[in-house]
Amino acid sequence: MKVLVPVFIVLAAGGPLCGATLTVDDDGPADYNNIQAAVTAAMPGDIVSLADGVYTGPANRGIDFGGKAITLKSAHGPARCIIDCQSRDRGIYFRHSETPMAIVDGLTIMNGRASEGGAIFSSDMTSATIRNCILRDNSATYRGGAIATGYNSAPVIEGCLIYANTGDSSGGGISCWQTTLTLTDCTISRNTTRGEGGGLHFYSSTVNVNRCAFSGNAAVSDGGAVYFSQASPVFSNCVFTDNRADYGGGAVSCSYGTAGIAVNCTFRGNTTANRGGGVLCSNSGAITLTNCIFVSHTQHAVYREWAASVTIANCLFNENQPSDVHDDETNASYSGAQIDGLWAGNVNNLSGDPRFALAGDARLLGDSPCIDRGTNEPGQPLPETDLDGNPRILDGNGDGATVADIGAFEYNSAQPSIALSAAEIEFVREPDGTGPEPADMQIQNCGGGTLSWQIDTNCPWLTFEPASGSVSGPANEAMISADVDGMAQGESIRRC
Ligand SMILES: [Ca+2]
Ligand SMILES: [Ca+2]
Repeated sequence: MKVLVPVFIVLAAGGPLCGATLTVDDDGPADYNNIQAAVTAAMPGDIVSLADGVYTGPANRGIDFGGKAITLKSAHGPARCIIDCQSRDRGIYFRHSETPMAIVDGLTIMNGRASEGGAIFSSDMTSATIRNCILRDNSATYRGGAIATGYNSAPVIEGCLIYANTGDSSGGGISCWQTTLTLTDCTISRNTTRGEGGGLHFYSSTVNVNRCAFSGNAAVSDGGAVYFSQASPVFSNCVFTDNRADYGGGAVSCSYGTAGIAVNCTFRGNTTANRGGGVLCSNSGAITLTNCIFVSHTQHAVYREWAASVTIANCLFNENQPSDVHDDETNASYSGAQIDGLWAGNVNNLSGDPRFALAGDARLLGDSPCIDRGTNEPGQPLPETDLDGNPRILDGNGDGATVADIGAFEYNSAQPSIALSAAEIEFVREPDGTGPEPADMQIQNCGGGTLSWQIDTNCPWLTFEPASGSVSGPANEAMISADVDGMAQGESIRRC
């Protein structure tokens, strides 16, 4: 028995839409008792609003918008509105030239199964908007465990949790072919593939990924978090933690004439058994890494091979094994400032402890060497906010010069900021009935002044001790206990 408690923030987003609201409830009074009937009846501009519940059965999966600009949303958020596909189909199929005004908002889609896109398939020429959703435990026998996109599609995905999905051949979380993808404020966690791209797989696509966290994704082949080929993704304000690829590129693998960019990203603890725990660039691929942190990688943080082009500027490296950067062309390894001048554009790189706020958090403490050590001109527009959505650029060291920090977070000396030791806590009850043991959470202030905090939860089965506090020096600690006695028989996982 497992109880998973992810701590993540879903940003609310709204869009002006005029039209009727059609209500759906599977077991209570409403306009319709299944989702497809309401979607079929809806007119452009309408909202289909789903009451709390777990929606199952053929009329509640494989949902087809029919090309209409309608919004399918939950009444009270994804934790309380679940489409359970029962491994018999995907959740939603966009295949009639839907535009960005075809919106899915605030649903959980789970146990979907299809060849492409276990939860959602945005097929050729479609451009749906998917936001505030939880897509988990879906699988694709081919590609895109949660989401697959087809040729000339342009979906917008924002504020979603993409969790524990599987794509057999590629893209455990998301797979894109000839797509223009915008991915913002998403958490991509524990997705897997037997092929390439445990989290994301991009082929011949233009991709903008901003403020996303990648953790615990795995690929048997290349790219534990991300694999891209003939694509030009831009990653900004992203954190890559504990991703793994058996073959190469524990976090990111780029290949075949690509032009990837990572600006203000933090790479930590990604692993591979072969080449490049952080980033592998091969087969004439190209990647530019600016204002990035690389900490605690195996098989070098960055690995260049087979006529690839790698540019590294204003990056900080620490505790990468056996070195920070390896050049397979010359079979030579380099660390810290040795990287400068190695290839064209390599400047201002350094070594040192980045001084993260906590072991499980990549925000910076006030004495971090990353503060005001980035470049304000990374070769493309600097992201205007950091991963928290706080302003970038700030003068973090008080010398009057406003300079970007290195990494995904910009230190703000003028106000407190919260850091947590874990983004997700797992409670396990053993088969013999013992457990779950309480978990310890550390809370740290990673800004100026004093941080006052309190825990606000809608989980009656969790207790916190203490539930509030203030911190200006050493981190606070809170014990979290889970009461799983009330779990239904056969219920094996509960999320909050
Ligand atoms: Ca700064
Ligand atoms: Ca400064």
